[in-house]
Amino acid sequence: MSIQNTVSSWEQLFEIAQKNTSARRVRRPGQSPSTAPIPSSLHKLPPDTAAPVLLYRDTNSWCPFCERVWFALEEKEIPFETEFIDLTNKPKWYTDLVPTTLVPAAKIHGELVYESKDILLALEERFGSSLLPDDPEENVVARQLIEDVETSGFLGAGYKFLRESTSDSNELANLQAAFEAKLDEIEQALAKYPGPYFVSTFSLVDIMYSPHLDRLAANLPVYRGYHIKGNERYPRINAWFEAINQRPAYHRVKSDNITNNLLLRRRFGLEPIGNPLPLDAADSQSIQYRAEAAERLSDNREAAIGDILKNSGVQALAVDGDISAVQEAVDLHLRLLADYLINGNGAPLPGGRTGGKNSTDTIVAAVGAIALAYVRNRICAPRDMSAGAATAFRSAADKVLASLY
Ligand SMILES: N[C@@H](CCC(=O)N[C@@H](CS)C(=O)NCC(=O)O)C(=O)O
Repeated sequence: MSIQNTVSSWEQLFEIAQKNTSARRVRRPGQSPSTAPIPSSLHKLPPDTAAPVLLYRDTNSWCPFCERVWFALEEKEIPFETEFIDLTNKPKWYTDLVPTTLVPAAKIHGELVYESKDILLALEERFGSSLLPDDPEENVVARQLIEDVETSGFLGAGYKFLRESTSDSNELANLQAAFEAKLDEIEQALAKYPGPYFVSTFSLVDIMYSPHLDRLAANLPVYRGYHIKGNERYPRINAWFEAINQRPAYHRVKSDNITNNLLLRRRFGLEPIGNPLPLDAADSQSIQYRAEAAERLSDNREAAIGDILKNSGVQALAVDGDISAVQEAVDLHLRLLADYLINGNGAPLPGGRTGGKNSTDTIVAAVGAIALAYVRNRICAPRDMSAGAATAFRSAADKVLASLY
């Protein structure tokens, strides 16, 4: 039987996927990004009431400073609206509005605040202080630690080690040693209070660090062969990663490793020296994340297919200039992927699905392979879906890819 007849329709796939995930996004037709996450507390806002916070953030959701503010808004359950700013072409109204012209900025009850640290502190002041310790002494310590994140040289040492364009081994060893000294300081700071966080409860200090430690932990293994996670020198930092990972708000706002890796290559032109980190198996096998990924793909299929036809190179396989067969093959393979996300159990698919091959089968499989490889690396978390769903998506694409020939 032809594979065409065994894969469900988009409508069937979408319906099943939606039943298995509570993740929902708003559509933004004709805009970039084409969808946006819905803040988890938006339902708390009475109808016809403006959200108390308007967050200005980057279109691609790559900015670690914006992530800090989003993380705090989710932790504090403050309903907010988002205005996306294209950093490659900032609108004049934005550069007129914000003196630094950088993102993030926010309007809190209509008042402009910019600089991520200042926005975080303003949110504490205006919406009740839930992310700073009540104890006055500890409160002072936390505020000092917040200042230290920006002034201690940790960020500079980390990003210099990661991005400095050199292959000189002495220079790299020095950059590594300087960064390790900063990580040692963090390790010591984490020892000061019981529990895994910088002070005795989860706080703004953790939020200030998390997007940066996350990006460095994802990128250093691939671009410098250096590991923070699993490194015995940093048991407290590793326990801190574990603790942050338990927080639902963090899962809404974080990027996945591959988004971070690809970003570094595309945005800063860095060359990887190592293999990508393995995909997180728990995320790849999670029924909810797989359903979220399938829901996103089914809901956004028209844009995805349009993007693949335009940008992946599949057009070259059109026979006599007729793109319709290529389009059909792309559509089929994306449905196959959505189907596998919903109905597969994460196990490898049997290989060689085309069986006795003729040249049409081979072209269909080639188009499918190109399309899947393209979308696998095209999706970006949390811009298009949550980090967990993106991991499930990439893992499923790999399994389906491996089954094509
Ligand atoms: N110190 C600022 C840093 C913000 C920042 O560097 N934002 C970057 C994006 S990650 C930006 O707006 N870049 C655009 C530009 O440089 O024009 C903060 O904490 O908010």
